[in-house]
Amino acid sequence: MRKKIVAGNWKMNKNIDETKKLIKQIKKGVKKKVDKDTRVIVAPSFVNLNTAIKRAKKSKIEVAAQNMHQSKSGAFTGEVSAEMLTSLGLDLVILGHSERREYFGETNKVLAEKVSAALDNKLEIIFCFGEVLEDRKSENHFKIVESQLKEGLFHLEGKDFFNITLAYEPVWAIGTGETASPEQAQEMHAFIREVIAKEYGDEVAKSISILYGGSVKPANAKEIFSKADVDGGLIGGAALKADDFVAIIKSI
Ligand code: G2H
Repeated sequence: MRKKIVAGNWKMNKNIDETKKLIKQIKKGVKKKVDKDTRVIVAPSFVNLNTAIKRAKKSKIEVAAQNMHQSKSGAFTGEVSAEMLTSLGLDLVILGHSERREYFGETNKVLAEKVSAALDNKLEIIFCFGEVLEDRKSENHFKIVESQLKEGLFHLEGKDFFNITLAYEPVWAIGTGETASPEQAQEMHAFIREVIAKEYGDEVAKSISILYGGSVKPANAKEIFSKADVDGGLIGGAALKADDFVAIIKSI
């Protein structure tokens, strides 16, 4: 179901003590004045997931992993399977983040496999995608986003989309301080919904949450979130400080 969502992608930040502290602060911050229907998600590193799950218990905060491997098990040194995540009591995973695509060679094809493996294990997915600067400059951004969606997700059935949240993250706006304008975000989010509608129909398109990610901060969150097709945000840098993250959650 389409929901308001604010998710914090902690990337490779926060040790175990810092994880405990940040969860505690966010918990306190979201106790008041946060719409009960708004979902609040944090994605710490693998090693801190267990701690985060325990600390977030009986609170509004849900915990997600930042990645997983597509195979069930085997000789994949350093990797983590979907089943390992669910065995922790986790039910959410981020897939396709641009840093995974760029630094770890994750292609649309690999991501399609990860998506299937996650769904087979009943994990809900936050699926990230977005164009790089050259694509935008050459006005290929719609084409690129469409192919990321098609190649990463269109092997699925319509019902699978009820377990998927999309996160549009223009790569040129990630951690750069540069944000897509609220109009640029809205334009792309509307396009994304249209692409989904063409393939899977209006019901699926209308019910999917589409988050914006890329240098969202307290100062720009409200305007971005006010756009009709923006259902929330995937927050990086600003999710590492409880005050900023909570302020962003309250802007929705
Ligand atoms: C995009 C975002 C979180 P930041 O990567 O996924 O990070 O808000 O730091 O641009």
